[in-house]
Amino acid sequence: MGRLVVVSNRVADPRKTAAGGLAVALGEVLNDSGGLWFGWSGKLVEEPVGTETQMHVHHAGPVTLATVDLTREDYDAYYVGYSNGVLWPVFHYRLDLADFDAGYIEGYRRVNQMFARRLLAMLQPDDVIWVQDYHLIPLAAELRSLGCTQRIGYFLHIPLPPPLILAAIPGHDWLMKGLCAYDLVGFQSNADLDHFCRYIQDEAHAQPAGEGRWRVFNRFIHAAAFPIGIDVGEFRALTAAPEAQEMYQRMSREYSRRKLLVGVDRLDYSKGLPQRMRAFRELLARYPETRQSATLIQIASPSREDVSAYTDILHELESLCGSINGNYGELDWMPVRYMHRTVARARLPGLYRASRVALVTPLRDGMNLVCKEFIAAQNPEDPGVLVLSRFAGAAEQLKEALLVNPYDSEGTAAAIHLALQMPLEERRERHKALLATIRRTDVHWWCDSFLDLLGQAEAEESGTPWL
Ligand code: ADQ
Repeated sequence: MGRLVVVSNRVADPRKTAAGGLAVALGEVLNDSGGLWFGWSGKLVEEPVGTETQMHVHHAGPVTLATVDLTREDYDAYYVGYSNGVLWPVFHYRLDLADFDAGYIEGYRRVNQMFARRLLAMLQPDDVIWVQDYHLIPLAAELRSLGCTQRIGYFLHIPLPPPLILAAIPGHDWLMKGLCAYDLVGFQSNADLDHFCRYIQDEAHAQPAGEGRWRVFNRFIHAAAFPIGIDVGEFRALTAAPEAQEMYQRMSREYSRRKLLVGVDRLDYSKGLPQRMRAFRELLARYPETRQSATLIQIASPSREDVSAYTDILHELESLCGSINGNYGELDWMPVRYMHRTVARARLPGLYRASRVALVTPLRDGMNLVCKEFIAAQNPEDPGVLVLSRFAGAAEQLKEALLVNPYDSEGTAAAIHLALQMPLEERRERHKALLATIRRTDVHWWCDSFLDLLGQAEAEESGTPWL
């Protein structure tokens, strides 16, 4: 296969450990092929100097990082407006939170056209392009309309809802036709894949053309599920490193008489944080023995504070935590410790390892990597228990977790109670199976299996070029 070109909204320097598993895994394959990573610089300018905004090119070893600035107007429409005000809520089944302002879709298209134009100038004939996530769905169609014939793959990190939810987006046909300009489209789960296949059959008369292959809009595409993973080896090494060890010891000392429950999320309405608090309140109400003996640490990192739905969820969460502590707290015990901040990546594994139970209860999540990190950080001799929402993509794989419906606070409280009381032997058995699964499908497997299939698609006739 030729040089790899990764395109994503943001570009991370893969040599920095804070970048996380995905950036590191992509960095490795980019390294091997002397690849290019292209995206937004994170910088905003009021007006471009000349006709285009500035391009920044850096070298990280053999990898080239190329980024472009955005104007504020483009950022407001493309990023805040369409990506996070329309696609994020609708793809997480929240039509009620979507803001279908007509100007947003124009800005989204304009930025994708600008990305296509500027990327095209950097492409080589045998490049293989891999586009990431919902910000860039129309990128391949824009590239194709400029004459790009290179292989292009796409991976959606968030869920894809059923056809009738997608159909609520004005311009959904344009958006979904854009997905069909790729050679391979990857999803997190079989449920998402099934929604895509149903959509293209119902709305675009797609014809099956063999294993995962479709004929649609007069060309062939592949569609498949590639559940993303973490770098289990790297995460276990991080767990053994001094910063995580220090965190682990501090937490174990502080909570030696109590069982610790942990939640770690971006503060996002998809993560089900108020529902989680209600389930925890239900636990304290229904199982009085958990009072004084269990503490929930909830860390919610600030996220997208320029989108109004995010400030609403912040206030709801603060008020729930306050009322639980007010109603159930004692002079020497507070049921919830809530922090609105990010924990350093190097310390996170220590917190996971000191916790008896992880609460990963999103209302919808493409995959969710926190639950995989929690599993990786556990001591296999005395592991904690994962309480996982059935609506996280990860639930398709992690069958040995305690699966819950986060909308059902009584049922979730009962599962948390079970988790707190689970005997050691059962905890070990469940953890062993979960660890084997996340090892088998780690982030390197994800990268390799996607690129292998994209490589196979290369050998085939894709049909007529995009019109
Ligand atoms: P996210 O919605 O960001 O990702 P997730 O998969 O859980 O969700 O990844 C979050 C990452 O950020 C994890 O590595 C976690 O450790 C870290 N993180 C979260 N909160 C933190 C905090 N308070 N402090 C420190 N670190 C924190 C999107 C999709 C997911 C999909 C991923 C990858 O929404 O469904 O799993 O992409 O494809």
